[in-house]
Amino acid sequence: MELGRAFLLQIYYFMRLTRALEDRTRTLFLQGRIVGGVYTAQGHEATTVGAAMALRDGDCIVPQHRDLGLHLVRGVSPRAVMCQWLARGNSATLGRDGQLHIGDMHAGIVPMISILGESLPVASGVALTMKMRKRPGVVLATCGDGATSTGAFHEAMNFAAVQRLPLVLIIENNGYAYSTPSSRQSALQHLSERAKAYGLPGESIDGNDVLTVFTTVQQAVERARKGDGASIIECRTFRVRGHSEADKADYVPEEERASWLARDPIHSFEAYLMQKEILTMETKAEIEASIQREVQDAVAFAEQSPLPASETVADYVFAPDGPIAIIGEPGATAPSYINAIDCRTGQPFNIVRKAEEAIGR
Ligand SMILES: Cc1ncc(C[n+]2csc(CCOP(=O)(O)OP(=O)(O)O)c2C)c(N)n1
Repeated sequence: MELGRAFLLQIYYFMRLTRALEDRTRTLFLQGRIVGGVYTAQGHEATTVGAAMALRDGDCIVPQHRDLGLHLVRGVSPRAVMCQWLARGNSATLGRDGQLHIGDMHAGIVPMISILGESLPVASGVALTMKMRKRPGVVLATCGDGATSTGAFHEAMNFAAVQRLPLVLIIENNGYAYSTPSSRQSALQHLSERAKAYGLPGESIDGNDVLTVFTTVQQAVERARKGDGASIIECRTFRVRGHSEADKADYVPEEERASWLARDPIHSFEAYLMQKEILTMETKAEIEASIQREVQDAVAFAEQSPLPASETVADYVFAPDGPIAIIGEPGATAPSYINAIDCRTGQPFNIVRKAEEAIGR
């Protein structure tokens, strides 16, 4: 399929914007203006942007910690990203957190869950809801190579396969889970081979080639949209920085690093666009200048936004009305959700009815 010039330039713009925002974040961190850790994904831009460009309105993402590109393509603004990183009171987490825990359920963005693998059963749950409500949407979830070793990964993918859910899972295999190389996570040559165990299609592709990522994910998304079920795509890529800015990543052998750096996804795509005469030195300079203005604007906006008021420090930490249900009627010998009591009414909680209400049955 021939992709249009405007679409290709949009891909390029989002890859550059992702990197520029992360570059600025690292500077803000070194200046002490961002507290806590900073986790970047330089090198992953082809995977995250290429995958997100294959989605449509009404689709949903369940991202992990290296997915700034996914957020930007799905409509999160640079201002919102900076407010989150600078922990401002108007950020997605109301200033309680400075990482990519950006969620917006109305925009189909499930906030990232820090516990590795645990977002995947949630992704299957969202896909089940879409299927039960007969929505045309598809769920795109991501995880790292390390996260594939968790039990939650297995449960989520098995469930998605059995239920033929509209789910596409991207494994962002950057070769390391913190300092543990993939070869010490799994004996498989390709992590996509895990798909066989669930009866799902699985594919391993070059995650640094944005057009390969886009076309492969698009096919999987269309398959899911038609009702043909889930699939797993392993995108092989490289994390240019450490796990966080506190990590020098000196466990990566120099030769390995050099060979990946020579295949930087943005530089490669730029060379392709230049060779096709889609990008000229002039348009490149215009895109760069406009991105720099956007990043400047985002930082200024975030710095002018107030921090959360100190007297609200304990807000949103505890449920306002206490627990919703107590597990077990007084005197019950086998406490379980089946005999839970609703704390507000004192009546049986009836978890089955609550679940049916939640999915609109
Ligand atoms: C269950 C669990 N174990 C450990 C951690 C701490 N931790 C956070 S990210 C990370 C590395 C994750 O590696 P991978 O899944 O390959 O993703 P990558 O960071 O390489 O993108 C670790 C060990 C965690 N968040 N959850």
